[in-house]
Amino acid sequence: MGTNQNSILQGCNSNSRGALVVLEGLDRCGKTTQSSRLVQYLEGLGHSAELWRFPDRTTSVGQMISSYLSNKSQLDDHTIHLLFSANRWEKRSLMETKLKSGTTLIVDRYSYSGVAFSSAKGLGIEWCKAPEVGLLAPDLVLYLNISPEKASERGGYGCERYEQLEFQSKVAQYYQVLHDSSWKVIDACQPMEDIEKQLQEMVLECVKKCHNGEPLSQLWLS
Ligand code: DGP
Repeated sequence: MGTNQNSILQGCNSNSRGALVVLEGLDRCGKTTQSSRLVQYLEGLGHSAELWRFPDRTTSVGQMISSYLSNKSQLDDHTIHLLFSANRWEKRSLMETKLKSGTTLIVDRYSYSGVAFSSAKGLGIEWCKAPEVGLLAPDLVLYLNISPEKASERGGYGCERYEQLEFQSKVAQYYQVLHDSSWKVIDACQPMEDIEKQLQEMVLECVKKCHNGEPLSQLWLS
């Protein structure tokens, strides 16, 4: 067995770590279902994996966000943007600890949602990115691509503040601007099992790379 394979299986590389995998896309693109399936898949293979999601509505910042999203409170656009960002910052050190201890994190939404949704409201994209700088950079971003029209036909659409066709079209445009080399775009209109298979392959490759010591990096430093 080659050295590479040994280190994959035994974790003998001292920089071995879990992978930070983010799922992104418009509301109702199927991220949440696919995220939990990925965690089950990885656990089934014997990997340590956890499902995370942002906003994390369990913290006190997260509760303010939740109340805003369900239209129970009103906040200035800049203020809510910074709260979403604070919600990611409050989990940053735990995120790093988990990754370094070898746990892979499958994260349902991250900074890309932060920038795409706030930019779609008219805030400057660079202003939106600034508070995200220094958060951990994902090893892989899986973008589930669906047209705003198709997404709007899916169940449960329209319950929360941002679930409106015109707004989601703008969000989709800003996601395009944020696309970088860590992104893989998946057609979210394929049968669910086909999407699942494609995601599994991409994630497994990424998990192996991180297991072999791929260094962690930070978002949007330059
Ligand atoms: P979800 O729990 O994934 O359904 O997300 C709730 C809504 O909040 C959804 O419409 C996307 C939006 N959202 C998620 N993260 C952010 C963020 O960081 N900033 C803004 N403005 N919106 C976000």
